[in-house]
Amino acid sequence: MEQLHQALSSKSEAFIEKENKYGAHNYHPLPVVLEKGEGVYVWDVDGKKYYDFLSAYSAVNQGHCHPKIVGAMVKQAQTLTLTSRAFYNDQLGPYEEFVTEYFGFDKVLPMNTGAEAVETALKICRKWAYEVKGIPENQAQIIVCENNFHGRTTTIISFSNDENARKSFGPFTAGFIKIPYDDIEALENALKSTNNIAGFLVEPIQGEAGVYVPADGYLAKAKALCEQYNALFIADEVQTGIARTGKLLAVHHENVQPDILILGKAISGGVYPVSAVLANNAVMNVIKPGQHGSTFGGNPVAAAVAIAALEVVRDENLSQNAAYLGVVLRTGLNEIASRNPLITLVRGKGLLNAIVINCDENSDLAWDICMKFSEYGLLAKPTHGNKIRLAPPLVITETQIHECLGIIERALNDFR
Ligand code: IF1
Repeated sequence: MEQLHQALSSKSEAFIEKENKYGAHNYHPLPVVLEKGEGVYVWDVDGKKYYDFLSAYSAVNQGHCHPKIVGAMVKQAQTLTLTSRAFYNDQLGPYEEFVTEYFGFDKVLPMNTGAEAVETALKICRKWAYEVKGIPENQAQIIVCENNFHGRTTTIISFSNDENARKSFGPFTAGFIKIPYDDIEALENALKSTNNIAGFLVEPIQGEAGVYVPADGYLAKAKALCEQYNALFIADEVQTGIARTGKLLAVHHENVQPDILILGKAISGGVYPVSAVLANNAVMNVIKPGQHGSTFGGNPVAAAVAIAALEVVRDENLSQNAAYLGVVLRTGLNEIASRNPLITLVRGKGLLNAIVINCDENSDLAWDICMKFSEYGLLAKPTHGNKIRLAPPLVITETQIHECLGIIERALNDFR
């Protein structure tokens, strides 16, 4: 690959070699080997410090190794880690009460990863469609959007249109109708095309597609249409949720309460795999004993960690910070763009942002720019070739944002 390579220390090289040799090659990481994190910073094995502008794909909204979250994990890990759901435990009930009140739903179904939570939501939606809405068995259709990203399971990639994510993994799961994102007319046409629509699964902002923010009003109109056609509005807030976009949920920007809410990533502050599906009784009660579950879902460590992580979001006003600093960041990026034609577009909401680089999707330029960012002490990763996601932990300060804007401009100027 014709990509820019920075001189690597022999220590870093040794770790990278091991991953190359012994690990499946399902990723193409930036050549940086990290060993420590604290707040907005991470350090590599040579002691070099970086701003983390990926935040583990928005899992580390509360900052790396938040002491309150890590403390809750350590305490619970020393007491009771796993019981399975064959028995009750003293952490799960209090967590379920806490998380349902926090997001305003009757019930939660706890899982571990984002993809599992999406699968769970799809299963609940289909079951509701057959048992409550009355769709004939095996006829339920779920509407999804083009260029979606919802995870890596076989069912989820069945309705992806990323050929790289799909190729040679078939046969696929049937029952999905794909429509263009941010196209309310297409949604209405799909909803009225058949009586068998069970629900509409949507990302409030498409992350993997390069932080694509839909038009104002799209989500509210989509929710209203779902109500009109008696279909469930399912929001995948795995990446956009938990204060990232400047509100607790991205759907809150349009005062929408989804019928099914999918959460992952930052619900644990990135210290432990925790995911959740929330819904009201009319929907969630379709699930009966034995019909769905997970060995680790709802384990005591996950429950303790998630409460602490959500308390941090509230106590440290992370939604407000993300909203305010998002404006500061985008203003600064637009100023840089006015001086440097390498940036063709700045977009995002709160602290979920991307810049579009003036090159085509097959160019290595965005990668090379990220290598420069890294050299100057900021970590970010290109997505879809020519876009760079900029999503620091939400505990970042205004002074730090300005310092990062300086790094970004300095790096971009090296490419003029
Ligand atoms: C990878 C992207 C981010 C997600 C939404 C469900 C999941 C994700 C909206 C599944 C996961 C991750 C997975 C990660 C890359 C990453 C990603 F670039 F692919 F889109 F965040 F931007 N719904 N997104 O974004 O959650 O099962 O991974 O816990 O390496 O695949 P998971």
